[in-house]
Amino acid sequence: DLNPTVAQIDITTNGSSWLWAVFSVMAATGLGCMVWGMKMSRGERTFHYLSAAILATASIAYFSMASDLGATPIRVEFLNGAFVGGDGLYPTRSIWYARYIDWTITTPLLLLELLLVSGLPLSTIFVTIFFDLVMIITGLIGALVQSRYKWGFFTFGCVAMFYVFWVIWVPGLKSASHLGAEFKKSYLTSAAILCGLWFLYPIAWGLADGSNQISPDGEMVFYGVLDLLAKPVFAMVHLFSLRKCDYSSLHL
Ligand code: RET
Repeated sequence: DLNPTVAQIDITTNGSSWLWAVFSVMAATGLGCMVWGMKMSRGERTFHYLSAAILATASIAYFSMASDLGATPIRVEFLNGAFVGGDGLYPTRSIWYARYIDWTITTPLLLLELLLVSGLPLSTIFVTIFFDLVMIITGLIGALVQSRYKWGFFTFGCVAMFYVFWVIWVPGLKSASHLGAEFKKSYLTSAAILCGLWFLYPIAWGLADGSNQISPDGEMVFYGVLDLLAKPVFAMVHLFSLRKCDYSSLHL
């Protein structure tokens, strides 16, 4: 086809405007949070700085992926739904491990944003972050495993995620309610957004790194939209809802 106007979605191999666009949003909102935080008093800037750190990390991850760096080819057994494994030659799929490095840093910080205003004891927060790390690292290992054993790692990751959700909705919600009506309201909004979005990540994983049903380009769009909602949008909603809460007594 010589028609140059035919749409070509060749995102991940040619470096992409989509990934650069996500990079720009992450970098701009990150800088914004930094400047906003510097204008706050010391006791009130915790969540601005946490957001800035999350967005700075995401910026670097997207810089890497937009530059076509941070992926490695892994042999796959399935291609477009058909089994192609066996003794012959395997096709490969790019596994974008850069995003797991991002998530290892950013998901614990996102949980801190939520749990530091829940009034939960640090011991509970540490255990929750430990299971969050189990979730991400098993996802990374599973993505790099070339056989169906990858689904074993995926299962460990899902169990860990449901433990995190349990802490958020049972002891976390109870504790936040004790801090007062404004805290409870802010906590409920942020917890609902966080859990609703996080639940979609293993679905994307299953379609992309897990079963190779969607191409790396489709994966970039799926995770890209999720990352924009889970990082800059979540951070803004959280920072604005916290403005009504007096958390100076929490000594953050
Ligand atoms: C994996 C695969 C293993 C099972 C589960 C997963 C969940 C990942 C999540 C990622 C969240 C990322 C965020 C990034 C910020 O933008 C690792 C995909 C459960 C929940 C919020």
